[in-house]
Amino acid sequence: MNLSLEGKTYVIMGVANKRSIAWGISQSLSKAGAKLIFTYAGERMEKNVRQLADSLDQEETIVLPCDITDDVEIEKTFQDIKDKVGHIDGLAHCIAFANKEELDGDYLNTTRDGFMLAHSISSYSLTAVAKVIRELDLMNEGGSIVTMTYLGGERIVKNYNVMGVAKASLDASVQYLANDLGKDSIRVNAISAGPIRTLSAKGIGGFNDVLQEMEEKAPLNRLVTQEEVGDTALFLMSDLARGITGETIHVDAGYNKVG
Ligand code: N5H
Repeated sequence: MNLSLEGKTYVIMGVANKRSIAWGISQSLSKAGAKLIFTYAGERMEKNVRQLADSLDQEETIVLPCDITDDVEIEKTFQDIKDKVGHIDGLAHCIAFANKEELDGDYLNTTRDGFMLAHSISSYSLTAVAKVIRELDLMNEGGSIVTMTYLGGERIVKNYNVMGVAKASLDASVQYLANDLGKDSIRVNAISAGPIRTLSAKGIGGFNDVLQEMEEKAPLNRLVTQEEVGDTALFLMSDLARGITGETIHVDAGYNKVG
């Protein structure tokens, strides 16, 4: 048993740019010898994702569109993946969205549409993808699914609001999916990362305060990096984590223990 992912294939969903957590995961998996397939949301992202994918030491670059609000498109993308590579060994789901105006002020002001949107993109998308993977028997040799969550789903974090509620739903999904897919030797886990300056965090009110508090209070007195999250994903994808499912691993310099 080791950390090598030589001969294994993984799908990475959610690379936006080089600061993305999904990109940290991609680098860790690629260094371990994994073959990677990327999906992106919207044409705006395609060029970035292709450029980044091309910069990795991969034999071939597979980059496909996948709008995870559209079940037909999800099915099509994963059928494409099946046609191209036959089977996959894991998937990193690093996708979330909420309306910016609902990530500020009172949670109470969340609209029905905003609530549904945040839940559809940030939570249901994992279930939708897992469902298609099973329907297509795409992880027929077992596998590992990893999603990204955040402390704001476990307890109140100022301004996280509807995203916190969506992450709580995602965390619960991880457990139910782990139970459903366990019989096929597919593990499902979440990584709860500390705050990282990504594109999705850009322009979010109070983000700098969150970073500062983390540096002051976390047991390691520092922030965490995409690389550290990437290496935890590598562990979860590898056989070393073969006994772990339905779990959330905090990669947050210990911050969640302090509160
Ligand atoms: C407590 C905090 C700070 C306040 C809340 C931040 C929540 C961020 C997550 C969501 C996913 C951000 C989001 O949807 C922003 C969009 O409304 C606007 N941005 C975009 O459309 C950009 C261009 C694209 C790339 O973004 C997305 N998401 O598609 C939490 C932070 C300390 C930690 C954090 C930032 C957590 C997290 O979930 O990302």
